Amino acid sequence: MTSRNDELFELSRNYIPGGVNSPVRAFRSVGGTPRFFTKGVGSRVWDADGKQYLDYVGSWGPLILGHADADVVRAVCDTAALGLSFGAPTELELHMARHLVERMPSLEKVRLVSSGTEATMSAIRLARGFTGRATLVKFEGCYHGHADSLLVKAGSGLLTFGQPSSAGVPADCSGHTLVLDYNDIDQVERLFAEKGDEIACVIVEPVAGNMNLIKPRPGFLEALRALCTRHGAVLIFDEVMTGFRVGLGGVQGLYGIRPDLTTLGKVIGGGLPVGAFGGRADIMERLAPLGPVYQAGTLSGNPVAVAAGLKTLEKIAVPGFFDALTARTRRLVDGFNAAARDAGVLACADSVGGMFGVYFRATPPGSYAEVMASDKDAFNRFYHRMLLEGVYLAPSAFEAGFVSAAHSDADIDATVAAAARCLDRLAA
Ligand code: KE4
Repeated sequence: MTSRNDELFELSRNYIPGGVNSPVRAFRSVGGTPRFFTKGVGSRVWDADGKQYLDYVGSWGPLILGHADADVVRAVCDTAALGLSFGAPTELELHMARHLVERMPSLEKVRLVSSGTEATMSAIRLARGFTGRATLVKFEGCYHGHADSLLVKAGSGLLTFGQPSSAGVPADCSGHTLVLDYNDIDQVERLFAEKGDEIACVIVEPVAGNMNLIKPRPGFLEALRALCTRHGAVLIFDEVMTGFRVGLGGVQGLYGIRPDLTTLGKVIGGGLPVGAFGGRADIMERLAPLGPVYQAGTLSGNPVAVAAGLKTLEKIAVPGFFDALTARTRRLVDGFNAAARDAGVLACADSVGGMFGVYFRATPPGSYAEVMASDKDAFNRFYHRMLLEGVYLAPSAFEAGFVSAAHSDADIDATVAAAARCLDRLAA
């Protein structure tokens, strides 16, 4: 019987490059046909063939409350009924800005945009305008969206395609971007010793999620902070994925490190398009209309999108929310690790807050090179077996996974049981 997913994918490719509106969705890394989803409720999604899955992608992180949260949907409908967009200030975006500033002490001022890419692109331009310098430092395997200067050995989609940089980016765009190895403090110290006074900013995923989940080594983030302070460079924490995902205060709250600028997205939109960048007031006030750094957006602060994000942020701010989410994610990871041990398969898992990584290697990776050395083929075989079991993971060995408040202990235990069956078959 022909799958409706196959039919839709075939049709989509007539109109959309690769049949998708974002490359990683195309299943090119894992092979096979992407699932066209028709409905999502709580921890579950349904594809065009009517098959149900436990969802651990959650739209790549935003859906921390699960799909179609009733309160979020109601906030969206009520707001939309009063007008979809004005291109003018609204009280709602003021409430969002205040909420972000109150939750993240490093955000003295914040500006809303419509995606994580816009947030990081704007933060980098702002850092360059503030310092008068051009050099941007990033880390291999980290992905910060698809602005030209960042598509230099990016992670995530590009890493999945195995293309270390993107065509169409002129050399003089990426020529100011230096790419170091994540977690390599010596490299950063050497670079700053050589070029410290040329560096406008360092942008980093403080917990990496775009080359699978990688935690910062002890001292790595602290070293970035100290070096940027010493040399007058702007430290940008890209918390588009980790902000309000690993904890209410993001990674900066977990580690007690104050970046100069922070970029946000995903959870703060609750599934609708919202991004943000913010930080030190003396830097943010260089932005137009106050200062010379230009940045703009037709739908920036869109009230309907902000309504989804604000309701989400309000609901996750309740006491115990992140303790429960972290514990449930840990239950999944511990269950997977036990199943891999029992099956005798070289695989493991790890987590931070509500995000997790699954690795086909003996121990969690601490670098891009270690991720790249993991058994991608084993992951891909595991991936398709989990799909058959009704579990939807990110379609790439180089992506993190996400648990929502809608995932019950029974969902987690059913996922672990499915993983155990899949790992047993891998071992056979
Ligand atoms: P968006 O422009 O996709 O909203 O955000 C870009 C971005 C910036 N910074 C970080 C740390 C990110 O993780 C992202 C986007 N993440 C990917 C998932 N690996 C989005 C999925 C996709 O590209 O389709």
